Amino acid sequence: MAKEIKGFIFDLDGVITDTAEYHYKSWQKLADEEDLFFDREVNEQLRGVSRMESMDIILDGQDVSDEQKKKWTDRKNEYYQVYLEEISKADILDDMEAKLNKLKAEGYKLAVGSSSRNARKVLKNLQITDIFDTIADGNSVENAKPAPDLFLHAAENLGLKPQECVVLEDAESGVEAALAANMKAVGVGPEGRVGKAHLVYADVDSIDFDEILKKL
Ligand code: B16
Ligand code: MG
Repeated sequence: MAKEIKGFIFDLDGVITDTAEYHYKSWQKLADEEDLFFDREVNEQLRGVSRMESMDIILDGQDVSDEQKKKWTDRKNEYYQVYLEEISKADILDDMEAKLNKLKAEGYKLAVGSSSRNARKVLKNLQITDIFDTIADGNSVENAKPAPDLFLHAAENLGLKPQECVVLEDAESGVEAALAANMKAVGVGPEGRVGKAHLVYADVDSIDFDEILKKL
């Protein structure tokens, strides 16, 4: 029942902004340099997945030492950080900032729940850090999505029960994490990817918070 909803937890990449393309370019550069197979299809599997798990998906069972993997993920992150310098307010997807401000004005608690260890930097460059009551990111918990830990951490910081929170996610692993956390899940993207969510919107532009509050 909508009455129950007191807060919203937003995934970052794919919901508030589109850093996916920068992740893609950074992994592609590393893969080209190290002769690892990588393409857009593999990249699609990395949506919402942590940095080290992304490395494992790219390696696809190849035996590489932890030390080497750490070096490669560090290098990928260096490339990514350069792209992040280019991010500005203009990179907020559609009217998401207006939607966030409206929810805040209506008294809902707002959180970020992102797998990225760079989430704070992205939010700073987008100039929207202060809209959120709490930021849960890749540094906040040990178990990444699809484990519920990140979203439970965000809800705890908001002082809310899981069932009082709605999670907005563009990744299958993120929708699974929200459901595992016993929260309401709104998927952003194709049914084949986020169809397990309680409510699905094809893109950020079509997200309708009045409908979410009415239906969930
Ligand atoms: P980093 P999200 C995720 O962000 C990205 O979708 C995913 O592609 C990336 O590997 C992950 O963050 C970790 O990012 O390397 O910056 O720590 O969708 O959870 O906001
Ligand atoms: Mg995402």
